[in-house]
Amino acid sequence: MSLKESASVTETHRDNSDASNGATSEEAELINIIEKGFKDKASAATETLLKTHNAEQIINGCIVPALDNVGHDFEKGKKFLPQLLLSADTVSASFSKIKESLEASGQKEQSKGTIVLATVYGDIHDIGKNIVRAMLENYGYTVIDLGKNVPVETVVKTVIENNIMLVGLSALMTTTVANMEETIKALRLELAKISRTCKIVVGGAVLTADYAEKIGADFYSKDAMETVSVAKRVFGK
Ligand code: B12
Repeated sequence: MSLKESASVTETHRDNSDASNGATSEEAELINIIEKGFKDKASAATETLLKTHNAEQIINGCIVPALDNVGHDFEKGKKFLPQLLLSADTVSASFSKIKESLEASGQKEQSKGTIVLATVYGDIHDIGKNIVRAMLENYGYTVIDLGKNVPVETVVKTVIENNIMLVGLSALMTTTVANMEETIKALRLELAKISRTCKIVVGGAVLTADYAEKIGADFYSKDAMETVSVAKRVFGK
């Protein structure tokens, strides 16, 4: 299956015309707030949900389906870039509350290992990567977050300088997965020159396990929790 095909399969799979279908009224409230981009109301609605839901339930049950719907409306020409931006800002407000609660619940222990995260060059989507970062940190890993739109050389340099064993790369667009492949190739090549290796885990809505294998990644994670499992395998703890 070509990447274009796999991307459209993912989109179809994620297409859910009513993201609040089967949701409780509190969940439906946050979904509606994100879809409409009511940034000011996001923190309070998230705080209410945090009384009965954990971070993962809010992320997978409200944030991801709401953004999927927004993306679908954008694709169909029913929503435009400013609305997409408003929804993304609303998610950031909601996610700060979730992060606060994760930080409050996480035990301070010795780091289990250091992971480099980056959204690949050309891609400015970072909501998913930030969720992955928060989960990894919550499970005791140290994260060097290089941000979004990260040049290949920056990833390679950081991995070499910090003796990194696990790198996580994110790409959200069919056009930027090519840069993910470039980054993987450069990492393999430059590390081989100094007789070193590292494991690479990739994620992002357009990716599939098959495609991840094709571009030379060691692991594919469909969400943040799977990334934690990958880290456990790589670091053995
Ligand atoms: C929000 C959003 C934006 C925001 C991004 C804000 C931000 N700070 O991230 C803004 C408005 C800036 C934006 C801009 C654009 N966007 Co946009 N955007 C979206 C939208 C609606 C949601 C993405 C999202 O955050 N999803 C929620 C998160 C939680 O999901 P996720 O990223 O997949 O992450 C999870 C997993 O994939 C995984 N994961 C993610 N990263 C990683 C990393 C690792 C290491 C691992 C292991 C796992 C992992 O774990 C995460 C948590 O569970 C999507 C539609 C969609 N349904 O995906 C379109 C979408 C990605 N955008 C799209 C487009 C076209 C654009 C623009 C080009 C629009 C334009 N004309 O300018 C620009 C791109 C500019 C650029 N150069 O990057 C298209 C891409 C089409 C394609 N197939 O290539 C989409 C699919 C919309 C659509 N249906 O047309 N966008």
